[in-house]
Amino acid sequence: MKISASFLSIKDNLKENINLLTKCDIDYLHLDIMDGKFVPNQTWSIYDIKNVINYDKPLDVHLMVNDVYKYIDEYQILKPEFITFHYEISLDILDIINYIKKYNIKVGLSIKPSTKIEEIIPYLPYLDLVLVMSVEPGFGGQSFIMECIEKIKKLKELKSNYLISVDGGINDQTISLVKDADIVVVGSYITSGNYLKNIEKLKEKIYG
Ligand code: S6P
Ligand code: MG
Repeated sequence: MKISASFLSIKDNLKENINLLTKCDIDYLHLDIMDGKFVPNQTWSIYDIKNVINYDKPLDVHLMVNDVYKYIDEYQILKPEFITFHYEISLDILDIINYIKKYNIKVGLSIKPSTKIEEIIPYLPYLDLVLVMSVEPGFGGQSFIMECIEKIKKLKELKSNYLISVDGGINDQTISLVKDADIVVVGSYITSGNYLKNIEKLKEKIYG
């Protein structure tokens, strides 16, 4: 299981703290991009991000936005490993998948806690990653929603080529509940204390 570390909950000295985070034993750096419309919260602009980001770890971009094409155009510049967008935006999902692929970037599709796996079955063969939200998207530091465990199990049964990722409320307790996932996105649990120690505790649960 790989760790994608989110810096959403880092409030001060973002550049220095992202540098610290990417020096740790994580597999991806997770960028949460919110537009204040798809979710009731807004994060950085691409200009802010360009000033603070480093490329020590592959980037895992999570777009929580309505105007998805505009954000894909902006964030492809960072050459991320994945760009993930939300199924619930009610646009042409296959067209967006192809739009991301044209940039030679792997594609992820994310589902909110209330969206059923059955709804995204037609898109599974075209995806590199499925991101199961285990909290309502918008804010870091929320509690893990248990219903996502069943979704991860279903995705594993249906599995073709995609990776299964889970995002929200993951800590040293809840990580044991999502062992079927290939990637865990972890934000506040890591960044609310000593990054090295907290990542070590997660690894103990993964491999211990
Ligand atoms: C959740 C947020 C997630 C982030 C988050 C996880 O609203 O939108 O997409 O990745 O940073 O944070 P945490 O604190 O739940 O691990
Ligand atoms: Mg996220």
